Amino acid sequence: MPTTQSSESVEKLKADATRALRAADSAEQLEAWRVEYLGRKGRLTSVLRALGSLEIKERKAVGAAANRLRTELESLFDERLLQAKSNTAPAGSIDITLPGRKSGSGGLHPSTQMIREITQAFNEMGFQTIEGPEIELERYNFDLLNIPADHPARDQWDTIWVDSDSRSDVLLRTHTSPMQARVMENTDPPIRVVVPGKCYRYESTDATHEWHFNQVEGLAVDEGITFADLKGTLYEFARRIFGPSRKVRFRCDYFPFVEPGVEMSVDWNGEWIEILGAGMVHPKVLKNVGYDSDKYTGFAFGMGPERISMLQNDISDIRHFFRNDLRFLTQF
Ligand code: FA5
Repeated sequence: MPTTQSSESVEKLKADATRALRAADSAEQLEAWRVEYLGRKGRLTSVLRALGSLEIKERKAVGAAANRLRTELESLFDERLLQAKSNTAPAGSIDITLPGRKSGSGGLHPSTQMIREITQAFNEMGFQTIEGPEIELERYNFDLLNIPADHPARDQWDTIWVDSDSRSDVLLRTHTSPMQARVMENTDPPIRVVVPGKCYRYESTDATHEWHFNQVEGLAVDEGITFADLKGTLYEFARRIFGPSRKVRFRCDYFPFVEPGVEMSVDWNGEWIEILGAGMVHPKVLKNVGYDSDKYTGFAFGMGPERISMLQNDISDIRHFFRNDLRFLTQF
């Protein structure tokens, strides 16, 4: 039980301080309270300063009580300050006469917008949009597409393999072409599909190469499909995306799953820019999925929507697409 003059004053101090703290409810009042009780010249500091004049026994008891009180008051003060900040908006901080502001709304990623534009162009030509797995099996990404394990063409697709204890044939698809095999395996002709989706390659990046990017695959298989159908479809696609006067060029290219193979470029300010690879589906691929290659023929193509968006929107570096910089993304 406190009996001395000084320890009574710690008790009184506690009572005064807690009562005053309860009454203070603005940041200004709380600051005034802090100065009065906990400040350098405050009442608690005075008690602590006066300890030197006390008997040793009393000094210990009063010192301990005063330090306990300091800790207690400091934490009560922090609590009240938090409460005051959340309860009271400082006078004048809300002007209810200000006009309302529109809240920001999200938008579609530029790659998604481009993919939709491309797939819509093909949808209108009778192609159906489907999607497939990004984690693929070697069988679909390579083997069924006429790219056996020892084929040098595998080097064209620097592959990211998925580590697995149980199997060694799992990879991140390097292109959307595995969906050619998946669709044909499960569907009888006629087939007309486009397949948008993410691809991954173990390659260094530069202004026109990303290690992950989108592709849109196309596949048409039926009786009597010819190279003229391939050219007509892709010309029509270019007309819809780039306008009627854009020049388009086809040149020979090599892909193991088509024969003949081509690349298509568009004229961009006097320069030919390659936008896709294409060709007539290789008879071996048709046979691999169980089709009669004497009866059916088809064409396939694969294009990069980011590359096409770069042309359309004058974007100088493909890496902008995946940096998540709102200054870039909100321009679309
Ligand atoms: C292929 O991936 C073939 N599967 C395309 C194909 C499909 C050919 C069907 C024949 C029949 P290629 O690696 O060239 O081909 O890629 C096709 C398109 O994807 C390119 O024209 C380009 O637009 C885009 N592309 C390829 N690599 C990258 C990359 N690293 N970064 C961004 N876009 C890329």
